Amino acid sequence: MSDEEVLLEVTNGHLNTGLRGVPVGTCRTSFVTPTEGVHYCGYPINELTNFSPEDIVYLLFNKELPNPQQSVEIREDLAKRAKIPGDLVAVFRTLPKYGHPMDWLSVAIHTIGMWETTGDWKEDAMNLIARMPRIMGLMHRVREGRDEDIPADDTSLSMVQRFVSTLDLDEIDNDKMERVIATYLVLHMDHGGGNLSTFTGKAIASSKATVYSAMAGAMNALSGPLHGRANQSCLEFVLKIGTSDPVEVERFVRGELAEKRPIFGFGHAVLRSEDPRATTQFALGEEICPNDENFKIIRTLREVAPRVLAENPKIRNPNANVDIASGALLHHVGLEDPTYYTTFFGWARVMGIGAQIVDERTVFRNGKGTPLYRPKYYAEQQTLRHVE
Ligand code: AMX
Repeated sequence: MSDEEVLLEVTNGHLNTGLRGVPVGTCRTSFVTPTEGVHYCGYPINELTNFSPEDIVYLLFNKELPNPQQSVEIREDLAKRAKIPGDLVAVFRTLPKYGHPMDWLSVAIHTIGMWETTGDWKEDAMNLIARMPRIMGLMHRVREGRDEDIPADDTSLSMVQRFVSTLDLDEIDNDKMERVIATYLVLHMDHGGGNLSTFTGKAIASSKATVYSAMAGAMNALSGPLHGRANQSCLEFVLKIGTSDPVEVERFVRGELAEKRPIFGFGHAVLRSEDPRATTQFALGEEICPNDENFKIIRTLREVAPRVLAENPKIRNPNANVDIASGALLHHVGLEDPTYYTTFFGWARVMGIGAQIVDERTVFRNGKGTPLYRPKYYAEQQTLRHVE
């Protein structure tokens, strides 16, 4: 691609459209195609689902899958970085319980950045990734009023096991919970360069604010209902349906459409077939919870909704998206409150956004980094005038 190649002729019609489709940069960690969905460093996501989150962190930062030795080393490296350099429980205790968990997550990331920032992009990104399992576990515990006798962070465990052991819930199948969360993290880590949270994180980092400030901002972007919080809405939608009877589900879907409400968990801005991340989670659900009530509802929805949505020619993809199944699986393994679901999305994205920030700050433009973001805005309804 030469510097002179024309990629897009920008017209008036592009203004005030949220930069949709306007090329602004390159991405080395992932890309999305209409049929196979997201690919990490060239690998279609459905080929990566059996790797551990640690191995995918290695891939996103090094652009190659780790060999067995490198796989051990990345785990050891993350374990060394895991200690949170301050009393996060004390900070969490000061936050309003009615605040959304995404706001808590953002505050936690920002607070840790105040306690300790090395100033080295990769160091800070890796340190934050290593601390996320504990941040997530402590957040759950304090919000649930279980902020005493929290088990010590056992850094010999995997990232997901550290979260599950911090949570330390009774009557939970820890193995199942670990499997669902590990799959969730791998599927959600990255999704190209231009999604809002990733773009926001990179834009903030372009000012040479810290990784922690950039990531707190990225989490704020992810928290919106049009972005990450859609996964919370999805399970709330499934709970509202309340039946897996195909006739009833179809009646419900048609009723929602008649009321001009979205059918959550279906449709996509880029994909034109079922999202492979949905396919993977459906397969996992068939294995671990085929008779779960919510799973039965989404199984029926997967049959009914695409057929009904396809009746509207405006809908470019009537098929299931990533959010349809994740909530039902998290609910099944004991994470029953949908308001937390976007924080798992945030946990996963810290890894992809971290890798993209490191690329933009230390690799692009021969290592000089992408300059301070500064897109152009035209003045509107502002004729020059003076105070009389
Ligand atoms: N239910 C109802 N209407 C839908 C629909 C759905 N599942 N999917 C698309 N449509 C509508 C759009 O709202 C749009 O209507 P409009 O012309 O009146 O604005 C029209 O069909 C054309 O939409 P599109 O070009 O096919 O998709 P899009 O890029 O505009 O929107 C998305 C994509 C995901 C926002 C949309 O499919 C949607 O709202 N889905 C339901 C909510 C949902 O599941 N969100 C999670 C998204 C997953 C993700 O990306 N993380």
